[in-house]
Amino acid sequence: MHNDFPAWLRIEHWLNVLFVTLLIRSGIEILGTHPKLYWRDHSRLGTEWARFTRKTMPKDKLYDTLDEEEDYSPIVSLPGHKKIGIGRHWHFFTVVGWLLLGISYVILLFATGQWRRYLPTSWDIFPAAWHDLVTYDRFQLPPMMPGQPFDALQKLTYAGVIFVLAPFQILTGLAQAPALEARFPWFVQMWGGRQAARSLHYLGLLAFVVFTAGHLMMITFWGWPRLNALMIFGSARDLTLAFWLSLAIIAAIVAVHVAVTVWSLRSPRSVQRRLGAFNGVVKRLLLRPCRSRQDYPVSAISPQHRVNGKPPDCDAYKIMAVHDFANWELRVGGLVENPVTLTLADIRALRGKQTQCVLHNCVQGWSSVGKWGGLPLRDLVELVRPLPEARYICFLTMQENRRDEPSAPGVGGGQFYEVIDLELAYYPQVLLAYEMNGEPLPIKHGAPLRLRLETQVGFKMAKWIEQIEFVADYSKIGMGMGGWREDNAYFDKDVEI
Ligand SMILES: Nc1nc2c(c(=O)[nH]1)N[C@H]1C(S)=C(S)[C@@H](COP(=O)(O)O)O[C@H]1N2
Ligand SMILES: [Mo]
Repeated sequence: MHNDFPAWLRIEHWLNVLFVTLLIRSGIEILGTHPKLYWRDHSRLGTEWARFTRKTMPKDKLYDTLDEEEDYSPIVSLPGHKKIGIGRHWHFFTVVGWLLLGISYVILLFATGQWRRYLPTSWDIFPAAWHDLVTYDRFQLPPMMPGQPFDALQKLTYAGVIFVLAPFQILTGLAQAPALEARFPWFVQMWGGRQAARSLHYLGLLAFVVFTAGHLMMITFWGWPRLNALMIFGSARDLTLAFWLSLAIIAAIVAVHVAVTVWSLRSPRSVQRRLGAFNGVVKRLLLRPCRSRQDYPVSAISPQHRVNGKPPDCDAYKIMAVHDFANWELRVGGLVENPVTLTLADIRALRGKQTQCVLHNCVQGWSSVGKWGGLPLRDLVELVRPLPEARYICFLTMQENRRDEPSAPGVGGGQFYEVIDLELAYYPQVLLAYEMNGEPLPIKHGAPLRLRLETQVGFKMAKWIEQIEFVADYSKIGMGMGGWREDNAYFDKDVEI
């Protein structure tokens, strides 16, 4: 009985299958929103080392990164059909479960001595594994390791997946969280940059897929009923029952996938609300404390900062632009003691300009480095003095989505807006930017004024701002989810990752 697989290990094995497959499918959804991989943080078009799309971008007209998005089938991605918001909810929700499972698994491995099964204790395993490989190559079965249920190659592979691949996926995933990148820029550099981390995370996904395929092949090769009996009953008994039970377990896992996919496609709003509430708590707890400390060298600035969102396409805006926004005004009001209306000159004169050279993270996965100059949001907050009941700041823009970006996801709500928690205004490197790379802010990047919020994902950083409102509640604004992207693309409101 000593060689039996304990019940906790068998249960965690099957849960792991469920979690990893959910992570793979939701990961593919996230990949599909910007189906290109780069090594350098500029994410420059044409420099991708891998692409998963046939689209080519027009050279003669303004396009943005949303135009590059791909529509994948729900068979490979969760939930499929350009629902990155929902894909993100599933990815983060599942990853919390997977992490807890992984932590308990490793603790139990060491507490029960089961680690000896998986962790090699001698270098001899490498030549032995090589011999096994050669043996498999001749379609023969290699010997088991003395006194152990695995051959050397198998043991080495399991050790690699548990102790190398899984932590590698966790770390390269975390290296893509804007809050962590902002707080610990060295952690991103350690992987060779933000895009290298994303590329490596993808290669890790590939490794999981290859492992899963190899694992299934080997189980079939060695004897499906017997090996499934080990993972179901703990030892090789009741083989016929084990065979049928293994199929039942796999069917149950597939059923969960089908159910969450159908739920996601039919009622994305309820997925957004439920998973978003849970993920939001985790993010606020673990990532909200991060404060941006970025200071990229000027040499790191991207030659062509990527663009998301189409500029306001109306005469009023174009005329303002012709006059360098001299008659543009920013209204700041709501729950404040001192509502103000400011011109661009007022904003420039208000306090000293602050600049920051930072990494921009789009929710889609691309990044660019830029140097932004403007008024710290904290200074504006101190000028208008929010009332005690103010809890959020709402940024309203001159962009009318139905007019300016008819191809964007969603149908309702024209005006682009975003809501942030008031507390974020006091964070370092939160800026109302009117300059980019030492020049007045270009139209495509949000002229005359845009938000920079360096611990969050890009879509929070409203461009073409015309109004700022301090509010106690955002459920009556738009569709009530905390921003245009939240309303229309089911994004999460707090996006430290
Ligand atoms: N008004 C408005 N602001 C917006 C957007 C938009 O579509 N409309 N896109 C957001 C997204 S998703 C990103 S990634 C950043 C992109 O900023 P950039 O174009 O300056 O790189 O702007 C954000 N601000
Ligand atoms: Mo974005």
